[in-house]
Amino acid sequence: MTTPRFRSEEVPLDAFYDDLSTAHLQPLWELHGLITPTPRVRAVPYRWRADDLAKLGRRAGELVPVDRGGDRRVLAMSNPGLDGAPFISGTLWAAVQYLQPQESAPAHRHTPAALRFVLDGHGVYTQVDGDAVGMSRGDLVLTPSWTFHEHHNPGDVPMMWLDILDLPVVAALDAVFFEPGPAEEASYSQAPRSTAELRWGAGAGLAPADTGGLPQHSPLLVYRWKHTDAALDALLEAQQTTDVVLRFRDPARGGDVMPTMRCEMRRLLPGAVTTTDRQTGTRVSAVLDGHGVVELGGTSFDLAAGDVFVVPSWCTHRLRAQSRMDVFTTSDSPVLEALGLHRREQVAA
Ligand code: GTQ
Ligand code: FE2
Repeated sequence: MTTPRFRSEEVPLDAFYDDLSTAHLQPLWELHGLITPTPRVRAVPYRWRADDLAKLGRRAGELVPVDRGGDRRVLAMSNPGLDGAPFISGTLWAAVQYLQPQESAPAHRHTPAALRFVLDGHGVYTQVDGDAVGMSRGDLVLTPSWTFHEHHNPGDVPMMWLDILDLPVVAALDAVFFEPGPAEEASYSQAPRSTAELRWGAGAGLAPADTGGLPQHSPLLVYRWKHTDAALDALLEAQQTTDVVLRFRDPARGGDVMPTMRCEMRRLLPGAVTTTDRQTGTRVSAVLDGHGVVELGGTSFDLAAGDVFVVPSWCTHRLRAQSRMDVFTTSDSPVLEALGLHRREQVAA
């Protein structure tokens, strides 16, 4: 790539600009839009419909085999503001992954961290560093940075789920590494309870006295819908409000589930309307249940179960529930918080 050459009517300045370009230097006084009063965000608000994701996922399943080389049958959500980049925003990757009965996606690991959220179906298990984690509707499954993972569908129905990765963040930091894993045959017809779950998922507020060496992420690799659902109901009862938010936490340290991503689940009662807010960083949300409307900046999107939407950095966000609605959200907030860049405010509607 050549360095841009700026122009001037003044002959000596124009000659200087020519020499600057040759020396791969650029004059700040000719550069605009770098340090802006508020974030200039290329990603735009957008909603992917459940119907489209389901139909196109199924077609991928019919047309494209999963094997070495292909490895993952994944459709990446490409933000229309990002000029064809396969990212849902400048910082997050979001995709649906489809696995036919009796198919496996082979083991590998990479430095970008991933999480899976199951919007529908059951039967697949993901093996994380050898620990088999069954996946069912409403479950959140972690495959943290540099953990080996492989997906198996030993059942007799196809399954699709939502993947979210911090890939664009890790890529911006020039820290992407990848390694294939050992080839392995599916060894379970149905995943047993994961060791992570046996150690850390027994009950609220109960953790092993001997924590062992803790990884940099939550040692609990799966958050079961049964627990999330009950906790949402309990919080609604405790708060006597029409809108509650739970955060998925690392049971050993209380922090976010992984160093780069925060996960939350919101339950809105019919008719509930949230405050209008905006925050730095990307939010990716998925509707597990119910229907309503989300207002993102000046655009409204109707929402049904299985829809996925993106809230770009600093874009205003407000939800209206037309039935009881459960919304899962992942954000890159831990990154912004770690760097002192997290800002959040409520905006008058
Ligand atoms: O399941 O391993 O959506 O490696 C993107 C990259 C899923 C996975 C994605 C991946 C995976
Ligand atoms: Fe992967």
